[in-house]
Amino acid sequence: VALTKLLRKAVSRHQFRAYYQSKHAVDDGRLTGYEALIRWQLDDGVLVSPAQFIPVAEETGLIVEIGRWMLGEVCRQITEWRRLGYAFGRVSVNISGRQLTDPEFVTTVAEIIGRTGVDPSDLELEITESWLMVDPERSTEILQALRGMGFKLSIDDFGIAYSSMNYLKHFPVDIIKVDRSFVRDILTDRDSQAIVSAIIAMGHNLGREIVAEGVETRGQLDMLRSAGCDEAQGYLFSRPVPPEDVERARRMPL
Ligand code: G
Ligand code: G
Ligand code: MN
Ligand code: NA
Repeated sequence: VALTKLLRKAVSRHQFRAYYQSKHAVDDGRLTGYEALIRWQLDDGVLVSPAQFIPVAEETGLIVEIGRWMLGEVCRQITEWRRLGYAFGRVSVNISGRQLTDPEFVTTVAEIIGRTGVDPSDLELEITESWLMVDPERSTEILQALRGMGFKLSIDDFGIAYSSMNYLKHFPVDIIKVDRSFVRDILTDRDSQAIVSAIIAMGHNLGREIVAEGVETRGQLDMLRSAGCDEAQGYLFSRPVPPEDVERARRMPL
């Protein structure tokens, strides 16, 4: 309850920040884009992890307004990086299923795109597999609308929910993000390795790109490369960093 009250205040004052974690091609390590990750900035500057407040934001519905702020902020950042001439690739934003079920969602997104002038193909919207599976038919309709607007779409945290192959075929997404729990165990657990290989093979057969999350070691990256994974993100490359750090890196000649 105390947290809800604090969060409500944070929402009205926009006390959030977007951090960015780079994504890379598995074959040569080149930068392909960033995932935007929200942080709640308290008055004393302390940052609160989304793991601690997103669940509350979803329960209370505050996620709708927080998500709107976040998408607007990322679009603002993209126009800024374009103006500065940085090569930043595509930027992905996490969308909670609770936002998708808001009847105004598509209109809100269109309004932000119209206001900021961002090209939707510079953006990727990440939606977790578990949210998509709550109402797969409705999810498919919304995904189709977003894709029609030109956004790239991905299924986040893939492999831990229960989507049948059939649903995967029907979800109009471009990218599958393998949940980091499989990546964590890929060198030590044969089952995790088998699951990751199967997701990659199946995803490719369905014309999807595969991104591995939570890559922390060179060994994991080598294993993912031999399994044919397309892209990777994780502490091996970079932690989520504030936009100033992205800019410092982008200014350097590659
Ligand atoms: O960045 P971090 O590791 O703390 O993220 C924790 C969780 O919060 C992840 O599951 C991530 O997907 C989620 N998350 C981060 N930013 C956002 C956001 O802007 N919106 C939503 N809905 N979830 C987010
Ligand atoms: O659920 P989602 O994938 O959107 O959230 C990404 C979360 O994973 C963020 O909280 C981010 O900080 C975290 N993360 C990113 N890279 C790594 C990593 O290499 N290892 C671990 N353990 N967590 C990571
Ligand atoms: Mn994500
Ligand atoms: Na994820």
